[in-house]
Amino acid sequence: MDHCPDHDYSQRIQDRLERLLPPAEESPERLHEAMRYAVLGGGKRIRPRLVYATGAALGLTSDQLDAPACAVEFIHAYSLIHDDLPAMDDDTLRRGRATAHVAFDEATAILAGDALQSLAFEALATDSHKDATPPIRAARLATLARACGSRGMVGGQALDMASEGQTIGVETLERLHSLKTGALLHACVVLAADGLPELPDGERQALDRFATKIGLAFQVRDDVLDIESDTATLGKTQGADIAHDKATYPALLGLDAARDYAERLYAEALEALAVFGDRAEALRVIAAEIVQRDH
Ligand code: GRG
Repeated sequence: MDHCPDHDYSQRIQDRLERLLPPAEESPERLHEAMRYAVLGGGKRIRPRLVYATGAALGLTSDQLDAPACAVEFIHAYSLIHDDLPAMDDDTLRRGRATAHVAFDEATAILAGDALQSLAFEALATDSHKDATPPIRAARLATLARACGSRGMVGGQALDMASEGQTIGVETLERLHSLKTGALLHACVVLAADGLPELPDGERQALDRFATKIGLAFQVRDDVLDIESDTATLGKTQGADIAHDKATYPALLGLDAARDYAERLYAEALEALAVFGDRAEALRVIAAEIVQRDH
C-alpha cells in the first residue's frame, strides 16, 4: 500500500497494532487483556502518525513504516501505564476510562507496561518488510532504545520526579521535557529517516530541527491545556492556583507568554519543513494539531 491520506492513518494504526498484540485468549490472558486495553483504547495516535507523515515527506510508503509506527505507540502506552501507577502520578482516569492498574491490578499493569516495551523492540527487530534491511533494523532499534532510556524518556521522568517540590527555571524545565516527552516524539521522525540511510544531511538536519521544535510545542501546549481545563472546571482563580503547584511553562512564563511560545515553536517547526515543499503536508497537519489541540 502507498501513502495514506492523513485521515486514514488512524484506522491503519488500529489495525496494525491489533495484529501485533498478542490475542486476549492467549495465556497469560489477564496480562494480554491489559496490554490490549492500554493500547487499543483510543488516544490521538500522534506518534505513529508522525512516523507515517515523516515517511511521506521522504517518499517512503506506509508499508515501510508500519513496524516503527506500532513500536512508538507501544512505548507510549507503556509509559502512560507506568506514569499512572500509584508510585508515580497515581491517576485513576486515562482517556476517559479507568487507568490500567485500576481496571486490572497494580502488578498486572506493571507487567503489561514491561511487556509492551519488549513488544516495541520485537516489532522493530522482526520487521518483515523487504526494505527493512538488517542495518536499517539495527539503526531503528538503536534510535528507539536511546529515546526510551535513562538519556531519554525514562531519564526525563526521573528528572520530573526529582523536581517535585523544587523551584526550577525554564532551562531545567526545557531539559526535563525534551527528555520526558520530546525524546520519543523526536524518535518518531528519526525512525522514519532511518529507513533512508542515504538521506542528504540537509534534510536530516531539517527533520531534526522540526522534531525538536514540535516536541517542545507539544509540551507547552499540554501545560496550557492543563490550565485551560482546570480553569473551565474550577473557575479562573482556583484553576490557575492548581496549575501553579508544579513547574509548568504558564507558571514560569505566564499564560499568555506560554501561548505565544507555543506559536513561535510552531512557526519555527514549519520553517524547518520548507525544504520538503508539498511532500511535508501531512507533517504540517500534525504540527498544527499539536499546537491547536484541545485535549
Ligand atoms: C513512567 C517510564 C515512564 C515514563 C513516563 C511520557 C511519560 C514519561 C509520561 C507520560 C505522562 C504525561 C501525561 C506526560 C505529559 C504529556 C503526554 C505524554 C501526554 C499524553 O500524550 P498524548 O496527548 O496522549 O499523545 P494520547 O492519549 O492522545 O495518546
